[in-house]
Amino acid sequence: MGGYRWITGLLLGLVGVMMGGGGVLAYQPVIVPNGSTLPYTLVHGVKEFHLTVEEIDHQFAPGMSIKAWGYNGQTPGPVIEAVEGDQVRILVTNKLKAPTSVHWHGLILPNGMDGVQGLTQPPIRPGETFVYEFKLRQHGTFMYHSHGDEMTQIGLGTMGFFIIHPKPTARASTDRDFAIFLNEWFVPPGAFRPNPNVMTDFNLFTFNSRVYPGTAPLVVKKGDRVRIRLGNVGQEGHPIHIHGVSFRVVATDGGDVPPTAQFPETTVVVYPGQTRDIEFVAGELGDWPIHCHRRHHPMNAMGHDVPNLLGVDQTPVEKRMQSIAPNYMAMGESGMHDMAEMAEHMEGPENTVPMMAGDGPFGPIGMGGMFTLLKVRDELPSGSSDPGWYTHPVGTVAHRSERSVSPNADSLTPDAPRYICPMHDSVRQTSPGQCPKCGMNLELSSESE
Ligand SMILES: [Cu+2]
Repeated sequence: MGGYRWITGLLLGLVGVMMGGGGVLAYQPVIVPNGSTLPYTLVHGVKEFHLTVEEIDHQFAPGMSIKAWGYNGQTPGPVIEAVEGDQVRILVTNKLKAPTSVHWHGLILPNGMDGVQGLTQPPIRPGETFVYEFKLRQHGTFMYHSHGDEMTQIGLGTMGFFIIHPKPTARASTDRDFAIFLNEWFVPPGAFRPNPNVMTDFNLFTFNSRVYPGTAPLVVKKGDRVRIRLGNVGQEGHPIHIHGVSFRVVATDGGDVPPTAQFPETTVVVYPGQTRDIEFVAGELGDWPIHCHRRHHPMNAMGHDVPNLLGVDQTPVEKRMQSIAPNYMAMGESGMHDMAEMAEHMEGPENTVPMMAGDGPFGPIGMGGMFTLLKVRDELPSGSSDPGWYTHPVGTVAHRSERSVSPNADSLTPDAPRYICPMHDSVRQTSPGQCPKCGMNLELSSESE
């Protein structure tokens, strides 16, 4: 589904370009992982777009869906893409049961087109269609979103990108241009309706309204100049970090950052009401994480209100619990890693995703939420959005060493049973494998016997 929508978005983007530029590519279309681009029709020189705001069924990741509010069946809504100097007309049809309006965030336009219900226009009542029309005087990454009862309407997903490409030569071109909307939600475990009244205690964190492992990767060719546009109209700031590259913030929703004011970064904080365009050259092959660096944000729900059991020996409790529930396993004594290993064996409540998930080529990745991958390759597969896992050149992967940092290294005999079940201390063996009691992978212990 994700890949399909991505390709659809790309194709629609290209169609738009064909329509707007008379067969000439006027700009590099933006790629929207897990999203799409809004098609338009050219009516007497005006680019005409149509948005319908409505309640939708939206999937965060396989196994979890919600009732969201979005545009044209999606949250974030499809990307509006146009060129500086264009005259645009946007028809907005309200299929919600509440009044709404659409604000064009960051755009310089006539006050009456600003989309603030009650202030600059009457509310768009249920069933009504309003028309907005203005000339695009800027270029950059902007947004559109509900204005009025924002807590509910934006909180349930009524937001999208409004991307204006510069006239040719106004800005350096890129080889790949991506757009990712940031957001956070609170969905009680097992529920289908997010609770928009929550102010601070969110439990799901999304890239384009998807959580890992439901997020599509960003696939680029080595040497590509890559732009990633990040937008946020949520409740929290998100420090977005990318492994394996050094980037610069080249623009905000206020305009281009002059080259003399740009500095290198590996993390950019995007606060509510901001967009940030970052650019870099993809210099190193591999699978590189892109994630929010707030440590609860690349995780899914279930970490909520869990008692802190770090360092607590739960063996007696576990034994007593197993007399009632034979499969009971105590967790948390040494962190939540067990959750990642057990994700596939354990069944959570209906309509939830595991706290940490994703199987990598070397085992569980143990991430969720705001996490995806930048996949840099020499050659890109044709007809597919995901080239699969990176194949590392021989000798370039961190591996187990026979050396030990223990001062008593000599006492670490080769035959010592160093593979131990993290859940069952009594299960020890000399070679890797699974625990016969719970099926978890045995972990190499550095302790000496
Ligand atoms: Cu975050």
